[in-house]
Amino acid sequence: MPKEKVFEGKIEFLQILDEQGNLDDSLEPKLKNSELDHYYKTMVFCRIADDKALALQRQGRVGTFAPTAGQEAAQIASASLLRKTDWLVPSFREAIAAIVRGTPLHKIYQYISGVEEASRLPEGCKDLPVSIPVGSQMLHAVGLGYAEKLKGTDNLALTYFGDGATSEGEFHEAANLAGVYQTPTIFFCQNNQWAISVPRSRQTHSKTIAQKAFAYGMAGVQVDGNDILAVHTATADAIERARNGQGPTLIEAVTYRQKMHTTADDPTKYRDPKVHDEWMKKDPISRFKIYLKYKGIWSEEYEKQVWADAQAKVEEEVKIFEALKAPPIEDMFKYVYAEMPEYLIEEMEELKQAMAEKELEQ
Ligand SMILES: Cc1ncc(C[n+]2csc(CCOP(=O)(O)OP(=O)(O)O)c2C)c(N)n1
Ligand SMILES: [Mg+2]
Repeated sequence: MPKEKVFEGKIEFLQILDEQGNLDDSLEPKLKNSELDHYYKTMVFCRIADDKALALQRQGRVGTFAPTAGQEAAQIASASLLRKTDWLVPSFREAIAAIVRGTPLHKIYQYISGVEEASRLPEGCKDLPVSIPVGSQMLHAVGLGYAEKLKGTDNLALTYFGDGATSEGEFHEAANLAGVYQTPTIFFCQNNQWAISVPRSRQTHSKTIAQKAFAYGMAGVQVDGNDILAVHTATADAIERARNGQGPTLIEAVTYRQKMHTTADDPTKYRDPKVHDEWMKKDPISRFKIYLKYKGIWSEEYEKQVWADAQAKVEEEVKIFEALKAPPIEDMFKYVYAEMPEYLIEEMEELKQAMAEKELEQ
């Protein structure tokens, strides 16, 4: 009996603007100059905000956080294309997406200072809070998408996760469920090459993360995550599918974590500096700048202005953040149990006393 081909899949790498600035005209998205300008200004603002957060952390003015430098194109284009009525379901490295969706920077600085209250979003905001347990958020995005489908809306849920999260059971459970129920869910994987010190090559033996889409009966695409035009196009396609009842999509955005995993990590211990330098040449902001030049938007003057304005805006947000009153220290202990156990009461009293002594010393 002749063999019958029952399945064939192909994953394409979508890139529109390469590292040298070569543009594939046939794929160029039709974006207005004002939109391109907005993308660039957001990229610059988020880069400065990230650098500032690192400086504040090193000075003890904020706590541990996960830097975002290098992932601007991936997050800005994907989050910008959502409607306010769509759900955004992040992990812990999506400060950029949160900013795009309207969270003020001072709230992010507050959150990374340990003020849990800062993740309480305004009524009607459809961003879920930061999710620290790796992979757990994806299932929520499937449920939310499914709920929208049952309600008959054309809203969708987009969830972010890393390359490392694809090794968690939840990724496979969520992807399977989304495929079976054809939910309007976008699985947006930021493959930034690392999961703390574990390289992408140790997460999976498959050539791409995108091809895992086939196993769950959904569309999959690999995109240059440092090319904002390509991320824009891949996300727009996935959104169209989701809104038209054509189910979920897995997008693998190939990008790079330029800094440390979190401020508690030192990547020089495990990263090859030569490989790091190669990736730095693919920086999404420098790449997009070439395109803006080509479109006649960019000039030396424009560049100076954009960076100066963003710098000033970040400084303003720092001022707002630092003027906010820190919540009482008891809050750190209060909400873990309905009734505080004895040992927690002791810890709280101990800390309060230590702080009072410190204050006396000053
Ligand atoms: C369930 C669980 N296991 C382990 C950790 C510790 N941890 C935090 S981030 C991380 C790596 C995540 O890597 P990836 O998914 O690629 O995301 P990235 O940090 O690169 O954005 C690990 C292992 C955790 N937070 N949750
Ligand atoms: Mg990663």
